[in-house]
Amino acid sequence: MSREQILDYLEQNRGRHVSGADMSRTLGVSRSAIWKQIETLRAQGYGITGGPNQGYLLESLPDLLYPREIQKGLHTRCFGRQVYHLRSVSSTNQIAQDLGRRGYPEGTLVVAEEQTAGRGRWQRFWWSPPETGVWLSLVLRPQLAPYRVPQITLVAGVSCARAIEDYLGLHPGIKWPNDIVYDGRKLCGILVEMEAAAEQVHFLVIGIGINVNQELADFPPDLRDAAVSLGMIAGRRVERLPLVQRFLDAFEEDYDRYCRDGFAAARQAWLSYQVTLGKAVRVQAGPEEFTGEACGLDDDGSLLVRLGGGQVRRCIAGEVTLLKEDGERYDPGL
Ligand code: BT5
Repeated sequence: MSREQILDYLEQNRGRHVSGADMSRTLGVSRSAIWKQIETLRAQGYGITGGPNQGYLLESLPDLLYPREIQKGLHTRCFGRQVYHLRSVSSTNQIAQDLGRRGYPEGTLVVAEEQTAGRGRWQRFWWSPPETGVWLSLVLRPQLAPYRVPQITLVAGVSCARAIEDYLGLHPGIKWPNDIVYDGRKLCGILVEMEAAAEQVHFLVIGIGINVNQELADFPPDLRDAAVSLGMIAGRRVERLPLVQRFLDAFEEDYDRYCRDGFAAARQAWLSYQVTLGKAVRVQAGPEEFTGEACGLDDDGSLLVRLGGGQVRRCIAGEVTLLKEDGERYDPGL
């Protein structure tokens, strides 16, 4: 008998007390064994009232991203079919990279309640406090040449924006390449890391961080002007589980389409969320820096920037700062 079976049993009988004796008969174990497992479930955050003599009642599920709870509402073929859940971890991307190297299959998911060394691009830090955000990473194994990998960032951004929109009815923006924003504040960041040989990607790790239930005062002072959470926008507490499920459903669908048909559909969807085009931008691409007007998204996902002299530059990767007309920063910290 597993804890899982007890939970299933309680769940099938949601809303009424089930007697320890009935459970013991149905599951073929002693009442004291059941009681022990119930204690463990309580320690995991399941709200179960009652005892061996009164019967048990499942009143609430934990507000934690347990694999079982994630998987119950998933419609995916392979994303999230193997889930590693951690209370606290340095970085889910780091764990997923380990799993990728050890041959774990496409769709393997690592999700944490807290990251102590969450990472952004170029060794930057990603603030990931306990139980208030979605911090997850997926292992992917696309048949892809490395030069196309930046497109996956855009695909994941679209899926994330779509999941947020479907779930909460908000229309977030995407700032090229990888930030999901709302009113100029960063809601979500995406970090794609790869292991590849010259011609072929071995595997990718896609890391997504979404701020969900932090309050403004919770944010470190240097992020307060530049960041926001879904709870702050919605004006209420937002459940994380459905968001994770919707993201995984949406991303698998978008990723499958991308692998099958190429980038065109994702590009079209990206354009419906983007907040970069038509704006004055400063671009940092490696050691180079230039300013201009973001004037288009190329067919391959590169940002097109028209420089002062009219010449158009393509950027495959880089950091974009949106500028006001007068050249001041438009979105501080982003
Ligand atoms: C990103 O980098 O936006 C990618 C963030 C990816 C985070 C996920 S969480 C799960 C997975 N595991 C990881 O270790 N990482 C991934 P970048 O564009 O470089 O932005 C980083 C910058 O965003 C920082 O320098 C801060 O200014 C800002 N920042 C940090 N934490 C933030 C937060 N929680 N909300 C909004 N902005 C934040």
